[in-house]
Amino acid sequence: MRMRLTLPPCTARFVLRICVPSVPSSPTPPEHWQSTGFVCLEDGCQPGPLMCCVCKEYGKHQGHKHAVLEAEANQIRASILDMAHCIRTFTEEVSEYSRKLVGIVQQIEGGEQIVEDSMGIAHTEHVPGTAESARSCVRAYFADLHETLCRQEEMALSVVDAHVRERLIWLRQQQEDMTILLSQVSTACLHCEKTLQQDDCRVVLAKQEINRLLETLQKQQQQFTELADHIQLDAGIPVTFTKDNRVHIGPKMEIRVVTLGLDGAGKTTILFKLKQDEFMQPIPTIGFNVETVEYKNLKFTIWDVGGKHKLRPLWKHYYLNTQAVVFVIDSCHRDRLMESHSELAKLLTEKELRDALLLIFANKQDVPGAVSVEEMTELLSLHKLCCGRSWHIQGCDARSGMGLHEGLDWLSRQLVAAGVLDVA
Ligand code: G3D
Ligand code: MG
Repeated sequence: MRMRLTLPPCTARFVLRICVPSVPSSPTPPEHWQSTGFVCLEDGCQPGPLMCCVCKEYGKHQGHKHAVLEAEANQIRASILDMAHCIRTFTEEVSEYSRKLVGIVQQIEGGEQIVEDSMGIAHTEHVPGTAESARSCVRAYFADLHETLCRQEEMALSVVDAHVRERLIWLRQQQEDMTILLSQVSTACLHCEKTLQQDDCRVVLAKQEINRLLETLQKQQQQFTELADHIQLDAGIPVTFTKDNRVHIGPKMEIRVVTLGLDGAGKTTILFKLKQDEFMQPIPTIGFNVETVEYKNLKFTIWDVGGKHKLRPLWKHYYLNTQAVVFVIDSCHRDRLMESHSELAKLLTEKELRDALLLIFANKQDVPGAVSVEEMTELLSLHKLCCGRSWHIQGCDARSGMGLHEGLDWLSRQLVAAGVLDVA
């Protein structure tokens, strides 16, 4: 395959500015140059160094250092030859650089090349330059992003549609129930009115039936009042978005959080504190505790998984769909810090937790001598370990609750992309 590149006109030119001295014109030797035998070497005589014996110029150079003309000329010739060699090398270097410039411009801009096919027929083919490749790369990135956004939009809309569908079904069911109730009430009213107009004997005979009817009506009214107290008739559809563009409908956004850490770090105490806001004597967690904790506009489903050595292989069963990991470390147990470090390092390699947020609670800060947040960050090399993911370390004391809400606040800021929007 023969290849010839045709360059498009150069758009960007790099100008190498070099000062080249102007070439001097050759001096004319004096008329009596044939009689010159020596050359004066004195600096002051350099404009006219030739020493002519005939015209007594020799006297002008009396006492000056001099050299034989032929030897001096030969020396100058040698240095000119040396210089010519240098100039040739310099020229080659400049030419090579120019060729490279042409090549780079060509590679950036691309062009046409002539190729021969299997039949030997030549035709031109477009060769994309790096500029075009960079543009294609940007286009591909945004096309991918666009596709992801479209998919996420579809999913979010289907969540809204499902919510609206279910809500409308429920509302229509309610409408039907109310229609039936209204007709039952009006039938009862009619019956009462009819009884009122009847003679005394019939009224007395209808007493039991009327009492039953009134009792039923009272029960229905009571049920209705209870229902009306519990149900808020509101057309609003509160929509919340997570940072990964998922949509949540309802006043609270549900988040799946798994709490991990070594045994005794304080996971259960944290969960109890968040849940009941009161300290309870925790018993060692054998399997798991699961609780729902509501905080601001978030509803956390927190799985507190036992941290004893034998239970750790079970942790992975709780990873699926986990949006955040809360890793609890006992800050006053310095000799177990490296064990925590290695468990955390293992967690961070889990594929299912790749996108999960990581909140590290440096617990038991109330204990004198506890490792501070700064020291813990340093000792566990957290910046290196958690590089490339959303993470935060929060000092806390699970017994008093100090620092726990700050940690949840961080999670909420990371998860919620936009505030709760009310679609009226
Ligand atoms: P775990 O669920 O991670 O295994 P626990 O840990 O919640 O069971 O807590 C283990 C012990 O640490 C408990 O003490 C608990 O009271 C204590 N603890 C938890 N958090 C704190 C804290 O912030 N400060 C202090 N001082 N102690 C804490 P016991 O004595 O029951 O083992
Ligand atoms: Mg526990």
